Amino acid sequence: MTTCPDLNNKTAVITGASRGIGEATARHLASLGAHVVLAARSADAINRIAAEILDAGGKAHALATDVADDNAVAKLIATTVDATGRLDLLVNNAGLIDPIFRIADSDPTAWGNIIDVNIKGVYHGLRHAMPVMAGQDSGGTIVNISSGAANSALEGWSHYCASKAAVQRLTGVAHKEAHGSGVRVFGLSPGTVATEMQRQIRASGINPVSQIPWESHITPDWVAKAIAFLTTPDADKWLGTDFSLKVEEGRAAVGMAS
Ligand code: NJP
Repeated sequence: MTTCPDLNNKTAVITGASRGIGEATARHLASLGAHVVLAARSADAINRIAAEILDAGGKAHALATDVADDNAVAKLIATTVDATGRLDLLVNNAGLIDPIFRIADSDPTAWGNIIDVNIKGVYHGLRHAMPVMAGQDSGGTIVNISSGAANSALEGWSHYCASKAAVQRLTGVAHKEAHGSGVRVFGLSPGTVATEMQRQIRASGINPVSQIPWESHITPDWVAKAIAFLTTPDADKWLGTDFSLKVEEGRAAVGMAS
């Protein structure tokens, strides 16, 4: 029997909250009582989703943020603390895979843009959230969205595989640096999820992931439930590592049928 996540009076920042996994996570955490702060570049989308959460009786803010910009992430964290008085959960979810290309055909600027978002975006979030959480009696939790691509090489995904491997290592380092001050850091490998990113992968036709039948992808709300689970002490055995929804133990922990 796992502990039920209780996020009443907690504040959660979710990056990449304008659609997909981030949107589902914002809605789910708000339903568990969290004050959610939605961040992404698409201001219209996050404002709309935040308004819908408010209409449903939840607590939400939206702040247009490019996670590749360290100053913007600093502002996101500072504004969150000003508005709600605390920061209990950061979900470093914003990520890109498109354009998908083989190394020889790749464009260095586009390649570097993925690195700026997928690696540096996570680093920026860690850098600004860890001191705030360490300064709170109750500490905090950070979830970095990882991928199976952190541990496997896939054609056309050089930027994505390299970036997710780096995120996995960032998770381990951040855990070692911060767990003594009450900051819990996890990676989360969701498996394949029915979002815009999978549409882009399918359209590329490049590697076996692009051939996976759409019905095999899980829905984003399972990832949202996994993130809520990681806020509970039952998840502590995964500290500093990737919790995976592709393995039976992870699926069972969040109540997914195998
Ligand atoms: O992707 P998608 P997912 N600053 O494309 C935002 C990982 N993952 O939900 O800025 C701030 O629907 C973008 O918002 P906008 C994946 O690597 C997925 O599937 O307005 N935000 C949008 O909200 C990623 O880390 C699968 O364009 C930025 C969001 O990111 C996470 O899950 C499997 C941004 C992307 O939404 C969410 O991906 C896996 C920036 N610079 C890992 N750039 C999967 N779907 O199968 C982008 O193992 N965003």
